[in-house]
Amino acid sequence: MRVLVTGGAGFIGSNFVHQTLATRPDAEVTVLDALTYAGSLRSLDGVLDDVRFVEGRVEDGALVDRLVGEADVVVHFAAESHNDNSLASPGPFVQTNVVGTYELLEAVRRHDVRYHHISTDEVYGDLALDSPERFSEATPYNPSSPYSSTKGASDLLVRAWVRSFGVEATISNCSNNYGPRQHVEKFIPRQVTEVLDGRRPRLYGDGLNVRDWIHVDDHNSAVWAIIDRGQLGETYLIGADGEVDNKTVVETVLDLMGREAGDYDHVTDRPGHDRRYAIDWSRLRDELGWQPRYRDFRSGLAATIDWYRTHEEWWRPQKSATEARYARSEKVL
Ligand code: NAD
Ligand code: TDX
Repeated sequence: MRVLVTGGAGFIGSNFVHQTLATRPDAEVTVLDALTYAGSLRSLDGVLDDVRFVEGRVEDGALVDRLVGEADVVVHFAAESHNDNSLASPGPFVQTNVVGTYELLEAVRRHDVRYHHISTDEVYGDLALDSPERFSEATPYNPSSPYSSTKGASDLLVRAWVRSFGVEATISNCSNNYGPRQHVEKFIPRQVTEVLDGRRPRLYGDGLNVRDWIHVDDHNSAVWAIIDRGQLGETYLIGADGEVDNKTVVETVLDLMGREAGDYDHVTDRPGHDRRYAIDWSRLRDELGWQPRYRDFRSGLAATIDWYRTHEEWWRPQKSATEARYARSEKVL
């Protein structure tokens, strides 16, 4: 099977490439990635000789048309992915997330190629802390940020291309991922590398916001279950019952790294900060028989901390520019 992976030098996409090469001997992988600030060939260390790497943008219609024409399935991870960046500068999110998805859909339509679209639970907006509700495939779209609205727009393009043109596509909306090779701008890697540098973690606002954590390998095994066995035209939510508030995540990181539980700062809250995400993934379980393998967040987090401890050469080049960006808007409360 010839697999075109967009965004395969980013966090989830690179882990997808590693997992695919390790578990699917029939896969021939091409990666299309623009190597933005968020992409790194180092994330493909150990597998670069086993994939075809193409540096380019998903909005480049001619390039996308050629690569899609040479594939049996397209898995579209490439995106501008960070909410804070989308608040500072939304333009690149519209370009990459909306226009890029449009170009891929037109190419899979022309070449009749199977397409899987990677999206986020953030398209559904947020839930109250005290509500028993979780997101399901039937939850109406209600995105809060430029990031989540451009992801929502891209999902709606996919749905329209399925209905109007018969494109063979599936969509997955996953909760917050953690694991190796995640950029240091994101919550967990930021706090872990701050502690490794002898500084204090930063909690936005009151720190009570809840995210539903899933290990990146579980996200990617679910993506393969959907490609293999999912119903065409359908959406599947991916989660692993991992609801934890941000304050607890920071306290667990501090504990696992041998620091005092209260050794962190509260800083300026994110504008429009979503309060809680929670995923009902029963469709994935009941229809496709998928189950997560990482059930214990604390031990998954400990393994992730170890990865950052032993891969400083991977994250160090991004660290000071990332913290300089945060320093422009962040104040200790
Ligand atoms: P990331 O920012 O780590 O990686 C994105 C990759 O896409 C990078 O390698 C970057 O170079 C590449 N890229 C960016 N713009 C591009 C363009 N115009 N053309 C080609 N390549 C481009 O992101 P991630 O966290 O790995 O997220 C991957 C996907 O998963 C995204 O679609 C995101 O919306 C989705 N998602 C992420 C999470 C999460 O917790 N990180 C959860 C649910 C869904
Ligand atoms: O320093 C921080 N302090 C803090 O309290 C940072 C960077 C974040 N936070 C909070 C904000 C969120 O409540 O932690 C939580 C997680 O933040 P992010 O890592 O920025 O993730 P989030 O905004 O939840 O979005 C992530 O999950 C869904 C990914 O970045 C998205 O790509 C994905 O779609």
